[in-house]
Amino acid sequence: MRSLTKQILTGFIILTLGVFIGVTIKLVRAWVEPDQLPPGGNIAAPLNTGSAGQSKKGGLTLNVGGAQYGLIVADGLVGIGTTTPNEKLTVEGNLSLKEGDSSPAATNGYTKIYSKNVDASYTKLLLHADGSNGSTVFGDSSLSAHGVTAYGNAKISTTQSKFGGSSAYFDGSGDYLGAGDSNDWDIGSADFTLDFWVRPSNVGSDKTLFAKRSNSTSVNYFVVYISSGSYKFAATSNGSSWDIASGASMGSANANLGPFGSS
Ligand SMILES: [Ca+2]
Ligand SMILES: [Ca+2]
Repeated sequence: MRSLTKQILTGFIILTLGVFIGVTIKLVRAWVEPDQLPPGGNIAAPLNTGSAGQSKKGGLTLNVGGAQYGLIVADGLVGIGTTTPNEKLTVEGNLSLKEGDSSPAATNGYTKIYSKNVDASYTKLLLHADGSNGSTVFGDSSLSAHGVTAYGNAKISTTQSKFGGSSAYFDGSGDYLGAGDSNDWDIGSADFTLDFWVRPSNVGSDKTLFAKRSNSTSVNYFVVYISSGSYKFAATSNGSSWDIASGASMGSANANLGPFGSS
């Protein structure tokens, strides 16, 4: 009987030692999170409070409980479509904003970005004048995609630009861009907008900025021009006299300064 007890005790000690050695070996190895979902519908390893970064192959949906703050990034930079953001928020790709019900009220110290839906079909000509320095290729980015031809010495210049790193340069003598006739140029009686930035070298002599005109008459259908230091507008309904508007002032023009906009 004593001999049997001794045998059982010896066996237990060996078993304990085995378990102990096994546990010790497991403890000294670095813990590696599983890369497979647990079986039986169990929940995968959660995000934890450790300082090491964590990544997850699947998507992540937050705040299904409706907490006041859905996501706080306390520090660092956030990237979407990039792993090397260089601003507080860097988006590599397009940003789609749904139009709000109304313009948001200003918050002191913050600039607000909000969307205003514009029907692109209303834009009939859109000249970004973007391209390489000296290029004479001007594309129309509106849905109409009008063919645009550079005349004289009109060209792309990277010396000055407001958007996109380049603009259209005209030396003041015989340079212009032209597009063929189209129903798009019939403004009609509804509201319309002509909008562009211009940087005139001088505002003393008359200079046409934008016009619809016939090849056979000096009276344009409409024209926006600089004259004696002002932006002006003229329009005709009959092609022979400025019966709609004749040099209506649209504000003072300053050399080398923009912007110009009219509506
Ligand atoms: Ca441009
Ligand atoms: Ca010229």
